[in-house]
Amino acid sequence: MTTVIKNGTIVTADMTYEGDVKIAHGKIVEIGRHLEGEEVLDATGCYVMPGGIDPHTHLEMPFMGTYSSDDFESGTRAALAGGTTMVVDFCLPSPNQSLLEALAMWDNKTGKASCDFSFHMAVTWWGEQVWKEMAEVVDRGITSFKHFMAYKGALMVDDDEMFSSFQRCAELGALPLVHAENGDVVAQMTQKLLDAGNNGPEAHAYSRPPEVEGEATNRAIMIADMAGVPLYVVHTSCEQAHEAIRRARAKGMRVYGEPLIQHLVLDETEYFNTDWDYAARRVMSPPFRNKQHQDSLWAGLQSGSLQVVATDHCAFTTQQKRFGVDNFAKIPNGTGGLEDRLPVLWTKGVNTGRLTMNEFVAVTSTNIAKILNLYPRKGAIVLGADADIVVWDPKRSKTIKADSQQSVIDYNVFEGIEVTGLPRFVLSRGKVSIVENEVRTEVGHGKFVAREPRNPVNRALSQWKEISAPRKVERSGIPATGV
Ligand code: DUC
Ligand code: ZN
Ligand code: ZN
Ligand code: ZN
Repeated sequence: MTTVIKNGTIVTADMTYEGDVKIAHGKIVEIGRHLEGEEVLDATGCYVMPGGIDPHTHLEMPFMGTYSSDDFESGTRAALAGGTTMVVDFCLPSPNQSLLEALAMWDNKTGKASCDFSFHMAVTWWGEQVWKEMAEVVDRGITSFKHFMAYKGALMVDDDEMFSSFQRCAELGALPLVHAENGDVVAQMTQKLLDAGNNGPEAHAYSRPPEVEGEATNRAIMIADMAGVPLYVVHTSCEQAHEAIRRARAKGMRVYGEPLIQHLVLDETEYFNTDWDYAARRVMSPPFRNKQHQDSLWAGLQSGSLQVVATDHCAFTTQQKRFGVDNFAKIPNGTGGLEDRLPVLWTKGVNTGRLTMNEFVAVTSTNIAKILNLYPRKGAIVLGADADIVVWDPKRSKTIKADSQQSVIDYNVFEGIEVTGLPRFVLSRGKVSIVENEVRTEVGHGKFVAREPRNPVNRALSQWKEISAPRKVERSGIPATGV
C-alpha cells in the first residue's frame, strides 16, 4: 500500500518547504508536488516533521523498591499520541549481573511496543566480564553506555570504574552517557536533612543542589577527555552543568547536553506545595530548579550549546510515591512526560519565539538521531528514511489533563497547562498510529533499531591536548636504590 501526506509544509532541522510525502513499505519513497497514493492524509495547514525521538525513557524499570508503571505498551502509546515515534530506553543490570542477561530481561518487555525503540546499556559495576560483554552489546546494536554518578549503594559507579568504562567505550566506538550528580555528597546531605527532621518532599531538592550536578558534570567531562571519548550528559538541569558543557565544547570536545521538558517549564516552587502528594509526584533527580537555571537551559537550546530535549519518562503512581511518606529519600524518583514533550515544547518554545520550527525539529529529533548514529534512517524527511512522521497542526489546542492521557498513572505534572500545537497524524514506519484524538496504535508494531558504533571518529579531545604517546626519558645517571 502507498500513503501520501498531501498539501503540508515540510519542516526539517534545516529546511521549510511545501511538498507531499509518499510512503511505501514503511519508507519515504518520494517527495514532491501533486503526488498520488492509495491512502491520502490531508496535511493542509499543517507542518510535516520527522517524528520525535525521546532518547531517555525508563519503561517498566525496577527502581527504588518498585517498577515504573508505564511499560512498553502504555509508554509507546503515550509517545505516539504526542508525536514521538521512537524511544531509547535504559537497560539496567543490577550490580554483578551479566549485561547480556539484563539485556535478555529487557528484550522480554518490548514485544508490546507500538513504536520503534533502542536501548542504552547501563554500566553499574566493573570487572573483566563487563569489559568483555560491552563488545557483545555493541555487536547487538547498542552503542551507548550509561553511568550513574549518583544512587550510592545501588547503581553508582566510582571514578575508577567510570574511567575504565569510558576507555572501553573509546575502543569500541561507543558513546558514554552520565547521570551527573555527586552521589557521595547527595548521600551525606540526605542523612543530615533526615537527622534534622526534614523528611518532606521539599528536602529532596535541598539534598541535590545545582553544585552537586555542576561538580559531577565537570568531573565526567574531564574523565572523558582523558579517556579520549565523547560524552553525553543526560538531564542537564542547571547553569553549573550547562557551563561545564559550554566550556568543553569551546575547547573542541564533543560533549552533548540534554535538558528535560520538565526542567524547562516547571520550577522548584512545585516542591513547596502544601499537598504532600502534589509535591511527591514531582520528585525526580535532578530536581526542578529556579527561573535562572531554566533561562540558562533555554539559552543553551537557542545557541546550540545544549542539543536535545528529552523526558526521562519514569512514571510512578501516587500510591507508589507514598512509599516515601515518612522519608523523602524513599519516594521513587521520576516523572512522566512522553506524551507532552512535543506539545509543551512547541507551546513554550516555538509559540513564544524562543525556538524556530527548525530548531524544534533539531532538538526533538534530528540532533539525537545524529548523536546516536540513527540518522538519516530516523530524524529526517529524505528518500529512504523510515516514515516516522508527525503531521503537526499548529492551531489544535487542549488543556493537559491526566484524565485523558495515555500514561497509566493517576496524575500529570503538566496538568492544567494549555498547549497549542498538537499532532493531526502520527505515522510509525508508515503505519497511521494517531489521528487527532483517535489512537490506532498496534501492539507489537514497534521494532528494535540496531545502531552502528561511531568509529572512526570517536574522539573528544580538547584542542590543546597532546595526542602523542608518553615519551620515556633516557637518563645517563640513575642513583642506586637507598639502603
Ligand atoms: N532520575 C529519575 O528521576 N528517575 C529515574 C532515574 C533518574 O536518574
Ligand atoms: Zn538519571
Ligand atoms: Zn533517567
Ligand atoms: Zn505493524
